[in-house]
Amino acid sequence: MTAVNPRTMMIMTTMTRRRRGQSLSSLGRLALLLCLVLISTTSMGRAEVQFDAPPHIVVFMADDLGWNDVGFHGSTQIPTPNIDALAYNGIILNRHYVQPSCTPTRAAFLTGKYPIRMGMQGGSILGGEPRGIPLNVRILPEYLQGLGYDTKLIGKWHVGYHTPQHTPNRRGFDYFLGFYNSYVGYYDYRYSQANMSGFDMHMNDHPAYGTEGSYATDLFTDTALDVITRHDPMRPLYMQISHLAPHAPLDVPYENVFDEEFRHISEPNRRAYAKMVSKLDESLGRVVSSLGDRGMLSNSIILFLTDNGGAPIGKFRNWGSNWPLRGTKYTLYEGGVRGVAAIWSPRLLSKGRVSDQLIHVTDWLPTLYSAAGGDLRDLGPIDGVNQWDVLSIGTGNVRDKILLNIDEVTKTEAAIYQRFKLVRGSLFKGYYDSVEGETGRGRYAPIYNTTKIKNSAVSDAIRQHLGVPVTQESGMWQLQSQATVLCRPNMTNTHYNNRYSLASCNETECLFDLSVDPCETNNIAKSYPRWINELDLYLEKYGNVMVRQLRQSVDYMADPRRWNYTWQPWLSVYDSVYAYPNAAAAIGTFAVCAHMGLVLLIVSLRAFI
Ligand SMILES: [Ca+2]
Repeated sequence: MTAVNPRTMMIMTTMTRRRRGQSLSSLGRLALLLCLVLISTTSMGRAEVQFDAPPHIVVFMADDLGWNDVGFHGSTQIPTPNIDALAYNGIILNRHYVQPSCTPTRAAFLTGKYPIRMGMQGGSILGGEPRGIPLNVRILPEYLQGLGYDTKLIGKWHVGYHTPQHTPNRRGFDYFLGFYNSYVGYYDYRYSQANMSGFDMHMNDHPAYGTEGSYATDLFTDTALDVITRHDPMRPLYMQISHLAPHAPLDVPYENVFDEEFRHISEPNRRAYAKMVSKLDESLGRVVSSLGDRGMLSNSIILFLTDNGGAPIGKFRNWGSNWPLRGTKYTLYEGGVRGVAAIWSPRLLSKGRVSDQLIHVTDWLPTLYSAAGGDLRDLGPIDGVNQWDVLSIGTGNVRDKILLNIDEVTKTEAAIYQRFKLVRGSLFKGYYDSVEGETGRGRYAPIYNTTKIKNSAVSDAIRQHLGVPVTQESGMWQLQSQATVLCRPNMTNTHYNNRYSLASCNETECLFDLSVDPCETNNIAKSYPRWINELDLYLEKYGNVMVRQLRQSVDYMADPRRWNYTWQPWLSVYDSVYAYPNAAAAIGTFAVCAHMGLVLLIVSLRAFI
């Protein structure tokens, strides 16, 4: 871990603001201004760029989806025609960075702040752990409510529920159907933690008893369609569909309609995963169609993203693949934090392209808020930057640095500065640091079916409801080629597949040049001391303001057996959750105090005797 110098939060916040203000160079600002003038001139009188009402915003978040598990990244193993269609007709966000696991990414997305600001840079929240996004931090749906949005969360929450005040309905969502913890069974909606197990599906503040039995992906999709159907299209809608899929467990849909389609996948668990991803893809198609049917698509922004990389090995293994990227969920290598993402909207001026713009998940709060017509000054000091303008026009950059994380407990940290990435530390002696997962290529892989993409529900909806042509098949091939990551040209397969040949960043620090080595195979730290120094200073800046992790012991008062076999808030917001995090700790504290008291008593008595 980097040695840090003491600085005050106020100074750092001021510096961050100042640097954010400076992040767009003078030349960049001039170019951006010229582009905006050009576009506003050339688009005068064009109906498609005139939007009087705020946009509907739909965020479609997958859970633990691997880099290699969408068609537009070059694998044909798992057909994702709807996701591909959205990406090809929108913008493929090919350098979109997230946090390495669920809770930190969701906290960053909702707050626009790096998790280190809130002590949320560590692992995900466990069932019964009294921890969540601090209540003094405003989050995305609250800001959008301020602009008149209806705000709906469907699916996973996982940023705290120990008190009612931490749950979605008290944090800006006017409707919630979903689960509080990291995952549930796809049919029974049960979550287990240690020796505790219970039902975890809720509609607003109440357990959604009776919903179990529907496949979770279908339940969330049907709910989203119901929300769209009931919604007044004249009001702006923010709908976040945070799917459970394709997070473990590998519960596949009962219907076997996809069996033939996945015969080419020999590994049964990988085949199950493929079916789950396929249902996710189908969900996106149904949601986009429904937006079209309701006349909302022509003024929508649809963001598709995963919260972190796939989990091909280890804890919560889902047989996802991040190939050819190195590392998995939990790691700060590209496989963990360079997440699948794409955005589509008629409001984007330059579409049908691959963006290498550096984007961090914290950027969505200011970007979406800005697109919704909000004043960025409302957001106060945040780490995210507004990407909307440069995304829309397709030129420029608003950030050249990303803090990927500093975890003071696992002693891991990483950051990106321009084309360089510094990685320090490793989990479980590097167990997760290799290239894992199937390539999806080879003689058993099916031919890429671009016709299926062209005829997908997403393509149909765009064609039919917007009256515009969709990206043609030749364009899809070209975009897929651009979005496919190629490792170093001189790498051999032996080198590539041998985990021990990769530089270990556990014992030494690693510097990678992502522009020529996106697979992080060649540690160039010794050759570029200046860049090490730059990145070190950058990490140090955040190390100085980092809030230490707020991890809490699991509170056994949360045991679902106490709450009608259901996970739900178990504390009042007025309870001190830090004094006695659980019953065992309370007994332990009492025993220690009693022991010390007894020792003092004996010492005192002996002094008198
Ligand atoms: Ca996740």
